[in-house]
Amino acid sequence: MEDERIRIVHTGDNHLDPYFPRLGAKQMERRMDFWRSFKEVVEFALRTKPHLFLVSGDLFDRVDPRNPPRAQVIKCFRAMDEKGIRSFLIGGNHDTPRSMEEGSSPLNEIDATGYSTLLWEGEAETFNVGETEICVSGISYDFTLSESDDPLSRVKIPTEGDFNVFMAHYPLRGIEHPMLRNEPRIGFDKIPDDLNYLALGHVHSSFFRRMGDSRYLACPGSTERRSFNEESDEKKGFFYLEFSGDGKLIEKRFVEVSTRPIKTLRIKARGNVDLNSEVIGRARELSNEELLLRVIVSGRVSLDTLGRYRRDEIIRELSEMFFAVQVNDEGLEYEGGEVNFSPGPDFSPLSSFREYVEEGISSCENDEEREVLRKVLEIGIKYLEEEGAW
Ligand SMILES: [Mn+2]
Repeated sequence: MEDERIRIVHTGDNHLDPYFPRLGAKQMERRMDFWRSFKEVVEFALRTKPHLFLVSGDLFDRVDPRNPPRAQVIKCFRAMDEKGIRSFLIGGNHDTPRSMEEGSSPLNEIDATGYSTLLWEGEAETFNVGETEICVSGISYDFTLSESDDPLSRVKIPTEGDFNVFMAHYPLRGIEHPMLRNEPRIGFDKIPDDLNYLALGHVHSSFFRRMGDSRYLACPGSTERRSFNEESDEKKGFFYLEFSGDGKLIEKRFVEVSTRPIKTLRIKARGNVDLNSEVIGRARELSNEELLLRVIVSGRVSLDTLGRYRRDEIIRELSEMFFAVQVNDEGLEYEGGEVNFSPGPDFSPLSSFREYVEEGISSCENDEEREVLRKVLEIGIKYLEEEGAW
């Protein structure tokens, strides 16, 4: 008789009930996008009835989501429980409290219903799929760890099953992701040889890797774009996987969910231009009522251009053509030269810097240090000049 396959739906970083104050009246609609994507994952599971439904952190965008989404989420887990789907949650950096004072996580509430299991610090649950004993364990995000810590140094991954799954919401050492800051990472040396599936969250772009014979790791990424950093992720979705009882991967599918289109339009201005018409004209070519548009305006322009530039007018004009428009004009600068506001030749960033370092050089008694300061002066001047200092 053929062994029953172990079927898994793995999602994460759903970021339900996000907070987007900049979207104003459109905030609620944008929140619905996140809800819809997650709903698609749940509906897929209700249809295909996997043995396991894994949420590897950041199910919610915050530790205090509003009551309606909390209730809706509990209904989802109840529906899956009724179909016999075992679901497991871990806390991510968004839905785990930083301290006990912040109170418990909204995930504790789901766990308390009994429809799903929240894994906190390495505890394991075992159950059978056919003849195969499955062991699922995991850790929630720990804010007390520093960037040099390995989250697995305090926890030993339990591998008492025939098929072992571990969930974590951390990046891996040795896999670089441009959007991650310095934070704790999991080292490959801490992953036991008999772990079959490492279910990761946190990185918002999806990846899947084979670690060895019957050993895999995967991160499904987010189910909606949380920020413009995710603009280049072509698809958002989750993993559907089938394994044989001895851990061989039989089927792997990345199932796409629907998301809102987002786009960045970069406009570099120069000198004397009618910036409002330029921005509105260029944006109009992209006109799409579903699109969340970000316009980045930068460049060095005349005082006259700056004076006539109106961000509110641009947003007003464009908001009818798009779902919502954000304008970032921090990189818009006055080109200089027309108005003389320099307080005189003795006071400039370059001369102040030179004076300060030269003073250090002349009072320095150590040859080596003096050489270092000379380098500081040389490199410092170069950088200041590049940034436009006079
Ligand atoms: Mn996240």
